Order: sequence, then C-alpha cells, then structure tokens
Amino acid sequence: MRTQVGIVGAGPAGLMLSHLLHLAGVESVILECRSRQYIEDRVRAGVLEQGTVDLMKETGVGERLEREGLRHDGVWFSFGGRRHRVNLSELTGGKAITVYAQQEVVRDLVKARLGAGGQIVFDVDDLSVHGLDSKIPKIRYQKDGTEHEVSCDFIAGCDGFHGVCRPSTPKGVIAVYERVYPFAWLGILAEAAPTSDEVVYTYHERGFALFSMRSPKITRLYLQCAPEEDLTQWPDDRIWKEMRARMQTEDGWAPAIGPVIQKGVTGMRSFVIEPMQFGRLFLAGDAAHIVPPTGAKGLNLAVSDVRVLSRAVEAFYKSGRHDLLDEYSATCLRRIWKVQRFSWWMTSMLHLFPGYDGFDHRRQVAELDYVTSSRAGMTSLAENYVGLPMD
Ligand code: RFL
Ligand code: PHB
Repeated sequence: MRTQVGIVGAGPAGLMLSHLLHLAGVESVILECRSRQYIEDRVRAGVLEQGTVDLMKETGVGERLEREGLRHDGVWFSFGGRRHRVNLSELTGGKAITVYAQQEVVRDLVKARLGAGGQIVFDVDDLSVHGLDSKIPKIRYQKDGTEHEVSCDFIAGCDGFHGVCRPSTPKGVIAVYERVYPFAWLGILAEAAPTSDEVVYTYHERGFALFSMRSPKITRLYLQCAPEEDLTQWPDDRIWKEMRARMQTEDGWAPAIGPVIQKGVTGMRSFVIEPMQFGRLFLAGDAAHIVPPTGAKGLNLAVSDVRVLSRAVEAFYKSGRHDLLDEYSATCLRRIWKVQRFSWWMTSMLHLFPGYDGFDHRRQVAELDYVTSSRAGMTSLAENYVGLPMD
C-alpha cells in the first residue's frame, strides 16, 4: 500500500491529524493496534480548551460537541473548607473550557474519517517502522496473520506514551526530560447527578481531590493516592467516605453519592522529548510528551501538535516548502514547555508531597489564596487554563 502520511495510532492525535490532512487534500492511513470499540470506550480526559473546541467546530466535527458539551465559564478551588471561584470567561475576554469526554471526541473523529472514505485499520499486530531517514519510510504490520507494508512520504508517530515509534529512533538522537511524581490519581465515574456545574479542585490535608462530570447524570471524581495503590482495597463505601472527607465544605457542599461504574489508577509524570522529529518520522501527542492531569492539558496538547504538523505537511505538498516541517519540533516545544510548566505548577500547588511540613502547607495555602483573590494571579491561571494560543 502507498500513502502520503502513514499515521500510527488512532487516539485524538492520530485521528485529528488524519482529519486535518484530509481537509488539506493530503491522503493518510491510520494503523491502530486496538479495536474500534476499545478506543471508542476508553475513559480518559474530559476538559477541552477553547482552541480545541474552536478547531473541532471550524473543521466540521463539532456538531455533537456543541449540543452535548458542557461549557464552563468558571472553575473552583477549595481549601480551608471554602470554595473560591475563578471566573474564566470574564478574565480571558469570553473564553471558557468545555467538558466533553475524550471518547466522544474519538467517536466523532472516527465517524468523520470513515464517513469521508478515510482508512483506519484497527486490530493491527506487530507494527514496526523502517527507513525513517530515507525518502520513503515504511510501516510493517500484521493483520489477521497476514504481513502488510505501507510506503509513505512521512510517518506520524501518534501512538501514545507506550508506542513503538519513539523507541524506533536511533539511540542518542532524542533527549528526554522527565519528572515522576510520588503519587497517583484514583479516578471513578459514578451514576450521580453532579452537585456543581463547574470543576472543583480541592486541596486538603488528607490529599488532593477533584470533582468533575460527564453529563447531567454522571459525576467524574479523582483522589490523590499512592502510585502502587491496590484498587481491591477501595470498595465503593471507602471511596465515598474519602471523597466526602476531602471535598465537603463548611457550607455543606459535597459530591452526591451513587453507583460507581468505572474505577482506575493513573500514574503522574511530566515527560518531554527533544526534538520531536527524526528524519521523516514526526512524533505528536503523548508519544512526545506527558503532562500530569492536574492542568487537564494532555488531549489539548495532542491537538495543538497535529495542527502544527498538518499545516507543515500541507505547505510541503502545496508549495514544496520544507521550512515548516523543519521547524515542527521547535514550534511545538515552545507551547509544550509553557503547558508543561502550568501542569507542574497546578500539581505542585494542590498535592501533598512526602516530607512536606507546616511550612510547605502554609506556602501552598498562601499560593491558593493568592491565585483565587488577586486579579493578576487569577488572570494568569485563567489564561493558561482556557488554553494558550495555538499559534
Ligand atoms: P493516545 O490517546 O494514547 O492514543 C495513542 C493510540 O495509539 C495506539 N497504539 C498503537 N497503535 C498501533 N501500533 C502500536 N504499536 C501502538 N501503540 C499504541 C493506542 O492504542 C492508542 O489508540 O495518545 P494521543 O492521541 O496522543 O492522545 C493523548 C491523550 O489521550 C492524553 O493526553 C489525555 O487522555 C490526557 N488526559 C487529559 N487530557 C486533557 O486534555 N484533559 C483532561 O482532562 C485529561 N484528563 C488524561 C486525563 C489522561 C488520563 N489518563 C487515564 C492517562 C485524565 C486521565 C485519568
Ligand atoms: C476530567 O473531567 O476528567 C478532568 C477534569 C480536570 C482535570 C483532569 C481531568 O484536571
């Protein structure tokens, strides 16, 4: 098989890239090791920046998002038993975040690609990439026991943190910058009507907690826990007791309790590679960087990477220009490091770290007090939270 861009991975990065390339008249094929149902049911992110929402609407995949997405004009920070609201839209000239589950973004993009005759090969095995520094790199994979090869002009490695593209670059050409945090998040989905219509980040002496939602009937909640936390030690009643102990405020606000329909533990790390390109392989999304989820940025960064990449590829085919492709990594990294900094900062401000004492506790509370009361502090937070400009 021959195509212009071979894309590994049908997560938000790979699917959005294929969609944008299609609109620019560039052909691509997506190869995905999981089934369609698996990627469409995978529970992950939920917060879309204004730029991600705008891009989905502008490119014709925002119809359901517009109908079902929950626009939030503010966000809450809870500490010392009180909730404090930061008015995002007032501080950013009308921007907001939208809560719309990642699997819904994936569903909308899969539908759009297949509807436009795009090719997504699901359930591929043993995928490998070859000739990355040649003019015609190749992707080999197995499907139903048969060997296949795709020759392309470019390969986009959109295969997430555990993918095969990044490790296929020669040793020493890519530098890694990393922080692993000494805690994780225990996340649940519950059949309970959300008791707040905006996200609530809670700082508490028992540990961080986060209140979010997916629909008027489904609450999404997270608790700071140990990295090796054993889920079997967390029956529903223990989860609810802990959620309420951390989240309940003096005015009686607390999450509503309901049947837990999904549970999982997510490790926390910051990770960036430089550069995000080797030869004709371009890495995008979680394949190139991971942010701790406290800033709600991972999916949005994946989208901003592929926006840059699709424009560079389009310029190459339309006018033979190489410069945007050559600058891909540097262009993306400028934004990625700012987002990485914000995600690290939110994580540091809101979590308990081993060894923290009374000094650290007071410093964290002072910082929360500052960013929820100073207009300058709130503006900086709001500007980052709704999303820095994509170009
Ligand atoms: P993905 O989504 O991991 O997709 C990669 C795809 O590649 C496939 N793959 C392969 N295919 C073929 N051959 C191979 N060898 C392959 N190896 C892997 C995989 O099956 C998969 O389909 O990466 P992508 O596209 O870069 O997207 C990144 C986002 O998924 C990720 O950053 C976010 O989910 C992070 N994240 C959040 N991001 C936000 O923007 N807002 C949030 O509110 C938010 N909350 C979260 C999050 C991630 C979480 N977890 C579980 C990690 C909350 C959580 C709990
Ligand atoms: C979510 O709704 O899943 C969510 C919200 C805010 C975050 C992370 C995840 O920072």
